[in-house]
Amino acid sequence: GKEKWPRGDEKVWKDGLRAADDDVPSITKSIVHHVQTSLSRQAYNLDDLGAYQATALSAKDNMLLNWNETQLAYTRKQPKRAYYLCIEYLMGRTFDNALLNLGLKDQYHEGVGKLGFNLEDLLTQERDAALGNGGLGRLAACYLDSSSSQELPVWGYSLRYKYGIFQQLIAPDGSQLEAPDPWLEHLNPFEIPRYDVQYEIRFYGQAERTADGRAVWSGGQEVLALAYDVMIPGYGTKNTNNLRLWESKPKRGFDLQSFNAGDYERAVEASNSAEAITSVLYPNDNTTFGKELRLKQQYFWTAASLADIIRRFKSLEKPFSALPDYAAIQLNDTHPTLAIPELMRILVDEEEVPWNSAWDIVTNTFFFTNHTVLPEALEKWPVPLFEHLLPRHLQIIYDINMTFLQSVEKKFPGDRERLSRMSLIEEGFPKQIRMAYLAIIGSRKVNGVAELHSQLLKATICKDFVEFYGISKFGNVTNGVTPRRWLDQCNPGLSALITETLKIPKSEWLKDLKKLEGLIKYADDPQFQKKWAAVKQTNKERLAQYVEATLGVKVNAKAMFDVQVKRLHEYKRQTLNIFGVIHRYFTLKAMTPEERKKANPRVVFFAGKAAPGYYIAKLVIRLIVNVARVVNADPDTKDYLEVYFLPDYSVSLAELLVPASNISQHISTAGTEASGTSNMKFCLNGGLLVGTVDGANIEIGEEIGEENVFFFGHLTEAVEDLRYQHTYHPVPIEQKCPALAHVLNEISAGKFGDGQTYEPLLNTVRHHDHYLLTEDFQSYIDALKLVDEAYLNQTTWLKKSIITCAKMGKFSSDRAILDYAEEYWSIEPLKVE
Ligand code: NBG
Repeated sequence: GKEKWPRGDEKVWKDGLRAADDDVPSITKSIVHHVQTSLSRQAYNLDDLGAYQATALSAKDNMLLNWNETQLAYTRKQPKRAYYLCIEYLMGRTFDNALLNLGLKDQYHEGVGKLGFNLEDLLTQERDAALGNGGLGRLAACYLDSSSSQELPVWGYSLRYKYGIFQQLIAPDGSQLEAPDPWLEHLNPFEIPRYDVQYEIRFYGQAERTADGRAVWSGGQEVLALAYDVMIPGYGTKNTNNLRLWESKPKRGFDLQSFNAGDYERAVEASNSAEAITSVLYPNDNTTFGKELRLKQQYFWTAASLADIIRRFKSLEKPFSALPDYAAIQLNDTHPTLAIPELMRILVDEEEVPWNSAWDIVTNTFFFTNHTVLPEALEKWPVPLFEHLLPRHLQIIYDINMTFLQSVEKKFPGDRERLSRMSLIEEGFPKQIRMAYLAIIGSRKVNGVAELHSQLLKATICKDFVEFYGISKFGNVTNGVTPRRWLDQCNPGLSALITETLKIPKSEWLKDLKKLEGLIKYADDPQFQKKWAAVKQTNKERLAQYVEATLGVKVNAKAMFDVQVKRLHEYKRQTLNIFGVIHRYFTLKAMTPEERKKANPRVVFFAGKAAPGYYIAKLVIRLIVNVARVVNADPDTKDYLEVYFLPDYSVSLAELLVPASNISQHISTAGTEASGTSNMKFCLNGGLLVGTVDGANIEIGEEIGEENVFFFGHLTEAVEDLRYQHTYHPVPIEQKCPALAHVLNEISAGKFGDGQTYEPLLNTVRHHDHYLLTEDFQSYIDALKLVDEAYLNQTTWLKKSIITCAKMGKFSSDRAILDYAEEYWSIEPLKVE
């Protein structure tokens, strides 16, 4: 029989639930309470950091009540839930977002003021939770916000890295230096350790096959996974979902035998090796690394998450065949693909479900999203390494592969090439496991992240699988971004103007972003345009202040702000931008002072991190910094061109940059950027887009009208042929693109510091030119010229800016998450009353 709940008097329990209320007196009371109890400090020695912590703890009390009620509602009503497995969550700061979502920002502002502090100062005390590299991790964070806001039962699972993405410093010679990011060195008010939720995770050891395809896995190393919960408050709703992060711990703190034998060092070794698993985020974006510790992270995280999901499911006392009715598990990229053999292992070895039934359950539970077609990002694991770490999982993968290839053989008899193309095991020395293929065959549905990318997937990586399964297994969900953080929070001025203009409550358009279309009818209105321009100007000045505070230079905030911020990657072509800047610099230099006066003043901002081992990407940073030095110091051009590299790009820095751009650049070689999401953020804030016909740029163009976007460059269809030409019929760069050749020669000649340094980078363009800079440079320069001309007419520019924002409704992550909920996971909203 079930235990009675609650024990004791229910009324006493219910009354006890009330913590901080949402009125100012009770807010100040709860802050003071936290200062004195949780922090054990006093009013007389409280600094901003302490005040932030106490205030955050008080807001957390509010979130906790909602969180508890949400989890209770899920437990009672037992809806089907979705679990979003992503190895990165780039959350940024939590506090401001939480106050806005709870609708308590004004009250907290007042309350904190009464205690003698300024809320805005306290907000900047919080360190970013930077548990991600770039778009993939930030997308996961936006999706959590949307799932709570849309009242969908979704939990995230990931790792609690002790160190997030490295801190980027710029050395005196302009190159990137990396420092650790000890984001947990102060109290993190927004996480809850769950000492009652721990699982044992095994590595290495032996797998002995027994009967009926089963096996016993034993020996090796066992470590503990400890849960930390992070609350995800929805906007304008009580619904508060959960992000569960796993921390690794030694199963036994000490190896007692070694300890007794006097070998203290050996005794701590085991504990170090357990703790190493969740110690650091791998700093690679869109590339794989092939390190054993990375595979360990992946298994540790997926095994702990599945143990948790299965424990929850088992408490429902249903047969395992019902698992797909209660759980949808989203594999976000291939990093969590081990969940597929792990669920097979649990079902077959531990729960004694017959193999075929287990496979049915698995293939109805998982969903897989691919986030890139770049070959260097396709995960493959060497069989020997894999077998050593996860012997039982290798057996399971071999068994899955055998059954799968038999069914391929049946459908395409005698097609041996097809079998070797589709096998989960790639032949070679060593053999490798193709993780994407395992994810495809183990999932119910597969999708890409923008229309073009999903098309390319079906034509390349998934081609054989489309022929085998049929087209309906493969879909598209175009990415989205949360308008709460990426408009309301980062651009309060614009948010207020929109609300005032639409004459509806903010909560209405923020939850139904298509409502922004109501702005179109004001696009030509001079009064409205004036206000629109004023908001942008304020945001530019706010950014200029930040630049002055961090770099110590004064930026001309009257000039056009031109922004490219994203990970440094050859395919993203920051090179095209910096070469374009140099070209502009030479053009300005060649003008007379009179001619220059007609030029459109421009400030170009770059920011982004390079993977520590990515040599060429790091050279690009060095070049940008040194070009900036030369250009910014030149009195002839100073009024017309400034260039800045802002160090240590982060979510919080993006929140300053995104609202301040007049144009932003998204200029990847066609067919390489799966979607892009910052393009959406800039446009949502009324910045215009300069871009290639790639990823979600295309759909942005479709929504807002091509006349409002500055497209340039070759199309995806042309890329393959052009690369072929470059390889087999190369034309010298002087002939192909003299303007670019001139730029490269000047860099070589030492115009921006020792030319020799940059040779390896310049050679990637001179020879082979895989990313086709020589093919796109001229049309890029032409597009920027059009931008200059358009900017000179502020009336038509502002109209474009307003229409751009007004038509961005499609790109809300609410639309995307609802699409996943309906078309993929089959889950429904459950409103917490
Ligand atoms: C990235 C793509 C971006 C895309 C994000 C989110 C990976 C593997 N892929 O174009 O490069 O916007 O995923 O989908 O990080």
